[in-house]
Amino acid sequence: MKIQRVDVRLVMVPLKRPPRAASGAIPEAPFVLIDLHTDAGLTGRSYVFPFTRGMLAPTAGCVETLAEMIAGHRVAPLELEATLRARLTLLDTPGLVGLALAGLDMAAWDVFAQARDQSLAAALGGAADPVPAYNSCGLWIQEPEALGDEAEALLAEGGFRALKVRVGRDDFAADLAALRTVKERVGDDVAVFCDFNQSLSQHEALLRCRALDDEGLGWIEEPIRHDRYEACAQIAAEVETPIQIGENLHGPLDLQKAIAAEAADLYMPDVQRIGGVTGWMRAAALAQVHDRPLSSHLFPEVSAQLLAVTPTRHWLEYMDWADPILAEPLRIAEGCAHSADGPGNGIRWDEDAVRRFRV
Ligand code: SMN
Ligand code: MG
Repeated sequence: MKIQRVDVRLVMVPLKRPPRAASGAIPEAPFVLIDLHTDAGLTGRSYVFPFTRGMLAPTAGCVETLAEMIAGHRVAPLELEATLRARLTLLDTPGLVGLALAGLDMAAWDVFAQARDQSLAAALGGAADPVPAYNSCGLWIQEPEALGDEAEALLAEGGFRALKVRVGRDDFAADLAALRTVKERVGDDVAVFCDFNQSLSQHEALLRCRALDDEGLGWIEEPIRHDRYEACAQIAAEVETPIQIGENLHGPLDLQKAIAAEAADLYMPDVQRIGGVTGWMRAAALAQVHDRPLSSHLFPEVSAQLLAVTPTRHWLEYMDWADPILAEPLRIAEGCAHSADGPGNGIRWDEDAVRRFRV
């Protein structure tokens, strides 16, 4: 089976609860849709998320340029990854080029699994069993009083037993009010995480995170800039609540460096930054040998299949952002993500919706 052609389409998808984090807002979700067509008549699909509308076209350009480098190659995802990395050695692959590489890698693994009539998880040697998920589709930076009702609504969307609250307001008292409002409403049986989105100075992070130790949180995410591993390590050492980082790791080597620096207790790679399915599996191997729990970031459809084959799997971050363009959105029941039964990664487009949201 060989790659015949790669089609790239751009969409802007409206969001039910538009994200407002301490370090930026996302009014609508921009997605680059990738269709990797093969000479066997099968099509591999994936999407990448370049965060802003303005980055759609440059990201699509990267995908198209990389796709030209692998046109006509056989669909052997590890070979494709090696070919692309070799061709990109002088440029290197963080940033949009990395997103493009990961998107093509995910699409290649999708069609690889379809050709074997297996789910992605099965093609990787496991099974697409349900994985525990937290509902991350809300609790953005807003008036603390509004968060109780929203937390309850989020739990009800799929029998969820875990939520994440965004923090990092100028006024820490307002962050505390937000967390306490949610904790009081959902009770002790629901895990509550919080995410500072890299917004604090080292000094402020130490003060705030120590103060949060009494709040019963499951983790504190990205208190400071993601790649200051030594500084992250100081926070992780001084704070009892587990520190979570990882959505900004660019490839498995970043995870290795973070683990070596003891930067965090928990890690949550993002499949489009860690290097697609190939990068994820290498990160999962590192997490296993170093005994570090691994959660996911965004991309719940592919991540659910990957967590199902991750030995130290922890939590799936559930986001419904791509649901409006998917023929069969990821199913959530009893707080777990249930991957589609069919072959591949489960991503198929609702073509009418794609037409509607296309830019
Ligand atoms: C996040 C993700 C995407 C956009 C804004 C914020 C956040 C998370 O860091 O972990 O969900
Ligand atoms: Mg985060």
